Amino acid sequence: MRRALQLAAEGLYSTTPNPRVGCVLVRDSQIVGEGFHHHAGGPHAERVALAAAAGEARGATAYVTLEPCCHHGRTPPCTDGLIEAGVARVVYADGDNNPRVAGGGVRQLEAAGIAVTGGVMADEARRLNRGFHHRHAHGRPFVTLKLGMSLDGKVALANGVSQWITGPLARADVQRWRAQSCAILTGIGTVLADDPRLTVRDERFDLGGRQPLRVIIDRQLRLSPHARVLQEAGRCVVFTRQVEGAAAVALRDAGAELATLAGVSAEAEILHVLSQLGAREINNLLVEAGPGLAGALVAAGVVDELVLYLAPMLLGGAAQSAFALPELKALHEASRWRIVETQPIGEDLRLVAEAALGLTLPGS
Ligand code: AOF
Ligand code: ZN
Repeated sequence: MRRALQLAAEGLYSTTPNPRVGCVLVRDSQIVGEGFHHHAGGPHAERVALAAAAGEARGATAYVTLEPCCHHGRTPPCTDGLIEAGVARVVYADGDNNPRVAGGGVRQLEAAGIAVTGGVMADEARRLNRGFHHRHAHGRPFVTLKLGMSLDGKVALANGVSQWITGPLARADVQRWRAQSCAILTGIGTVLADDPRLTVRDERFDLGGRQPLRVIIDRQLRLSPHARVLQEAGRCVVFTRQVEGAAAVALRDAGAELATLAGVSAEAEILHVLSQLGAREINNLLVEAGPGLAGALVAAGVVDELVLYLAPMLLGGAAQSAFALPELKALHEASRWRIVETQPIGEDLRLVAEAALGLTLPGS
């Protein structure tokens, strides 16, 4: 299963919207075939492993990191493939909470007389696909919020100057988080200030030719048709209240897709955008945004993970804080996080924190 998990991770940057899955076929203590799922529409891990085994799978045990599927999606059911190949036993790590599978794979295999064991290294497998599971469980993506800031939690000077707070290695490290994401969300303030591209340019990551979907919240449609987010490969969707008029036409001509926020109250906006992204099968959403959007996401209780790059500098009280949040009157009201990783990156420190369990946040 450890080998199957390694294989599954090969699809880290390319399987979206599908999960990352690996499979190893073992007969008489020998690996007779192995494989992983590379991209949606391509063969599933089990099918790749069965093809590699070329008839040697009869009587074998299949180690799969996800419950084998039993439905006709873009590809035929893996359960049929395993049964036809004469596999004797299936050991899987994590259940598939896609409602079209959800235990059905196990039932089909057992009905065919195959011995099935689940839950082996389930935590590791679940971690690899937490976005996929999150989307199926909540109808919205797993949200990672990335911010570069000073040691005193500031992201820009009062006059708006923010380039650069973190060093070049920290900025290059962001490419890895982008590459793992199905979409990248930002606000119009950040686009106007920095004109970012929001693309993956590091060739170490095999994205299978895709780019993460770029998502901008821009209520009044201030985005320029010449913005760099519109010149790059991949798609860009703009959530706005102004889907008609000259600016809308110009942006559509420049390749943007406009999604309306009309009729959505200010309080409901964040959850509306996230559920729209869930409906577009976005599993992992990376947010690279300024204090307004970062604060709104935290206040809405939808940030699952923080990735903070802390630069060893102090910007002082007049500088802009990373999160625009309402004033608190007591410490117990504070949003709480659990630090799960700290890693020096060049001269900066990368800190990963997860939303603390046990807090009931609105909308979660
Ligand atoms: C597996 N093995 O390697 C993967 C599975 O549209 P399709 O045919 O690609 O099916 C996608 C669904 O199949 C996906 O939502 C998930 O439930 C399952 N993914 N299952 O047995 C695999 N990638
Ligand atoms: Zn399958």
